[in-house]
Amino acid sequence: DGTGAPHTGLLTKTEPKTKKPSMYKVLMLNDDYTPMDFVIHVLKRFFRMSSEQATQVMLHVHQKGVGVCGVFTYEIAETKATQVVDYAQKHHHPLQCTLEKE
Ligand code: TYC
Repeated sequence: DGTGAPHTGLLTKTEPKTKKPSMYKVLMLNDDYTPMDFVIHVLKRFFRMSSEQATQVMLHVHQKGVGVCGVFTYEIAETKATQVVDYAQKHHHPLQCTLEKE
C-alpha cells in the first residue's frame, strides 16, 4: 500500500461508527365495525395527536383503507401497535395496526 508498514489485514476506519436506526411506520387499518370516535380516541391517547389531527387521520383510513399513525424505531413502533390492538380488543373492537419498514 506504499506505506512500507506490514499490513495487518485490519482496516483503519476514522468515520464515526454510529448508524441511524431503521425507522418503522405504524399503520392503522380500516374495518367496518370500530366506531369513528374510538379510533380518534386511540390516535389521541397512543400517538399524542390533537383532535383535529386524529380526525383527519381517522377519515383518511376510513376512506383509503390504511393510514400512518407515526414513524418510530422498531421497539417503539412494535410497542405502540401492540398497545393499540390490545386496547381495542379490551373494548371489543377489531381495530388492527401493522408495521412497515421505511
Ligand atoms: N370504518 C369505520 C366506521 O365506519 C371507522 C374506522 C376508521 C375504523 C378507521 C377503523 O382504522 C379505522 N365506523
